[in-house]
Amino acid sequence: MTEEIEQELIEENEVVSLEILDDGVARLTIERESALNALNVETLLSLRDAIIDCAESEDVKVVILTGSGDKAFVAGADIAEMKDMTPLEARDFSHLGQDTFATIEACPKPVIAMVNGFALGGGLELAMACHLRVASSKAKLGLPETSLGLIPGFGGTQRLAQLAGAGVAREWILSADMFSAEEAHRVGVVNRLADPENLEAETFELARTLSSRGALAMKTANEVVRLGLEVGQSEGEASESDNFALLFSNEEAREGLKAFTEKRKPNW
Ligand code: DAK
Repeated sequence: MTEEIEQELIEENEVVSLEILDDGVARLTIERESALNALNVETLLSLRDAIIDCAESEDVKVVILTGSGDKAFVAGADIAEMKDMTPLEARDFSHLGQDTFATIEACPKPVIAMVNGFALGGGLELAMACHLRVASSKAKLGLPETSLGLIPGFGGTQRLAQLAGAGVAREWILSADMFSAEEAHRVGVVNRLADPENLEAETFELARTLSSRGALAMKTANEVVRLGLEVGQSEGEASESDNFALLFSNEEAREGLKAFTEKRKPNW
């Protein structure tokens, strides 16, 4: 797809909204409530674009990603769009999805998935590509792809195994069942649970806490955790030491350490 066509699609379809709120918190909302926020090509393109905007904006310190309405975070890849894809289109779709999810994972600002309802298939994969997940206690999560004769295609086989272990990943993927938010929390897929009426408040509280932390330190920590998952413990620790040292060349750590000794908040 050419850049021009990509841009037109993004401008014509307001499928993702971006609001920048106080304290450097940005809220990205997937606006396809009538299709339970299913991920089609336009949505993936808009999402990738919006994440890049957040990454580049000096006004944004933390991103919250959610779905519109109170029923679904994202009910998966758009089945209606996928059903007529040729193998070549399916490959393009796969590349676009992988690129979008990689952009989220590599975002230099923390990205929190606010899981307000169904997070199924590509929707759960999207939540797992975010750095943290806060879920409504009424959310339902799962990877139903095998019930469609597919397997997760946006990194779900890997990320679920990393978050919850291979046993849970195999159970969720092979059974294609939906699991409660409590169960997802118990096995480590979800970081925090909230009553539906408190979901926004609790997610924003977490976001505001993160926005008060060292931005470069959080970016570095996210990168080192990610690298460690790819290369293993000993190379991961080597990168940890190098990055730890590198932070001492930056004003952020100087100010953070100084503020502690002066019993005040850092002035970043
Ligand atoms: N795609 C498109 N439309 C969807 C959708 C989806 N994933 N999920 C729901 N909708 C639409 C419904 O068609 C319906 O539209 P209308 O009929 O009103 O026009 C509307 O949203 C409301 O849904 P329901 O009427 O079904 O609502 P219910 O409360 O009865 O049921 C539900 C809610 C979430 C249980 C149900 O909608 C459902 O089962 N949805 C599908 C969930 C699912 O199977 N998701 C996984 C999709 S597969 C790959 C890349 C990616 C993937 C695989 C490979 N490669 C690149 C290799 C990913 C695959 C998937 O995500």
